[in-house]
Amino acid sequence: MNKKNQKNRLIIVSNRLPIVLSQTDTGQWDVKQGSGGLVTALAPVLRDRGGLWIGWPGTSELIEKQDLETMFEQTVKDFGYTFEPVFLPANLVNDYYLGFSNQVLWPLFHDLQSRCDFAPAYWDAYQAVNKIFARTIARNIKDDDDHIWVHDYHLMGVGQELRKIKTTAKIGYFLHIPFPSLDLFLKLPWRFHILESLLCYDMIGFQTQRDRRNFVQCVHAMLPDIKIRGKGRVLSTKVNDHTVRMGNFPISIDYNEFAQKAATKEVEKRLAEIKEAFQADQLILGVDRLDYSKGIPERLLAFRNALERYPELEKKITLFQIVVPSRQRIEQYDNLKNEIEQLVSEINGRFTRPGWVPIHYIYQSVDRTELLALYRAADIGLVTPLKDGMNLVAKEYCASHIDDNGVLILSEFAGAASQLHKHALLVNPYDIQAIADAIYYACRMGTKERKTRMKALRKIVKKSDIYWWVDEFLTAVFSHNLNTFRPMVDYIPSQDTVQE
Ligand code: GDG
Repeated sequence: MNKKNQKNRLIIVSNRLPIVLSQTDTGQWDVKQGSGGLVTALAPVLRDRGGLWIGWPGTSELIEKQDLETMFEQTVKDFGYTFEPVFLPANLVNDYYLGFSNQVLWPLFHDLQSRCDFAPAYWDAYQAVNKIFARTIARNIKDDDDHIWVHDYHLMGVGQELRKIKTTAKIGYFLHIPFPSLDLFLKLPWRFHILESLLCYDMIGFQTQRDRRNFVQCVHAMLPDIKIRGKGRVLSTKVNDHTVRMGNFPISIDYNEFAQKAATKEVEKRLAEIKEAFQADQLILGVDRLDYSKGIPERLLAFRNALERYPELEKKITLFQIVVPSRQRIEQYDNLKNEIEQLVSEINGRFTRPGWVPIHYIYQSVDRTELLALYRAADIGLVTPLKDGMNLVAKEYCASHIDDNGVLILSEFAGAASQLHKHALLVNPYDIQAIADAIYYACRMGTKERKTRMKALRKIVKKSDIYWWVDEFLTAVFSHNLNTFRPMVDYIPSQDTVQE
């Protein structure tokens, strides 16, 4: 019997398809699989089980719908699994994506309620798009044995829409961003709809115990008839005779790939060039998408504070800050870019000395070789989001530090702190002086302590890599074999006594 027939087919659903479209010299369109950690980890599972990835192809107005469909049919032969594009009407995309997803859910779930725009039209578009996704999934389900895995905040309502059209297949859901506390969640005008939609999934996966606890508290407060029970990683409840489970599964990276690529000749060469170019004792690295949740202005203020309070750092430290353009059509992101650039210019204007510029700032993405060389060159990784679901940069920095000689300064509000808190220097990202002190401490840290900390961090990231994450989630949702869970550390800063 064919191996693919023995297992349940897996259907992955995400807002965007993980593909790169490019045009050949002859004008033909070519489709390539994207290179992110999630797709790298899921591709073998999809190939093995026979699978399908459903999502919006993005801005592909230039390509005819028919051509795109033909191209995706070809992918089965090339990749061993295929893609199903979800075509969204142009009039809905803005309100669904830039509107509800990124001006309601994103800021609220990152504790930044003042940045929300609760426009009712956004909600209408969000519901309409979730319905379109559900119909596309339903059209592609072969039978109840198919397993569906829906990703992220753009698609919280897909499960409910599928249940409305009587889909009985198992559906797992994973939220990549944090889940907010009850007080914040209550601000959402559509709070009951969202909570009830989530409860239509068979499993709701969160990054950390803190997120899961926030969700459980919202259910207990808002829907008191629903009793959630259980201990450990996965809790469960019954909603209208349907069992819903919820657990925490911290996402990770392909550790071996980062560690191996960081050791290649290409990276070594760039590393030597970077070290030559930066003569400062300590190179500090920040890598972020342009987003107000990443705490970039606060980080720059902390760097300035360190230069003010510790004058001996003059000419000794350099901050290399990469900001990757993102969500460019939202005004708040433009304002943030201006704020960052003003701060960089003010700090450089004030502290630059002959032969030393304190901040090197680039507003563009760099290629993988450059990123790995920078991770390796950085004596200090400065990861200080105001709030973050996980933050993969923190894990990539550790995996790439193959000489073990680096210090991770990490926000206590990044999901990654739940696993890395013991060996990173943990900071409150709003506390500028505390970050400045951590920078000073890191600069003076002896090699022995640096290596001990980094070795321990790398061990944790290696043990719970992206393959582990995919495996844990799929096992929990689709095979019920909870005994296979490996124990793991989860830390909630100063709140571990709060009851769920
Ligand atoms: C969401 C959640 C959660 C960045 N700059 C460059 C570059 N990158 C890559 C990094 C990393 C990725 O982008 C960023 O991942 P993060 O996790 O830090 O952040 P989000 O994009 O906000 O992701 C987050 C994640 O989902 C997964 O669940 O951790 O909390 O917000 O992989 O390497 N890559 C290259 N050049 C760059 O300049 N090549």
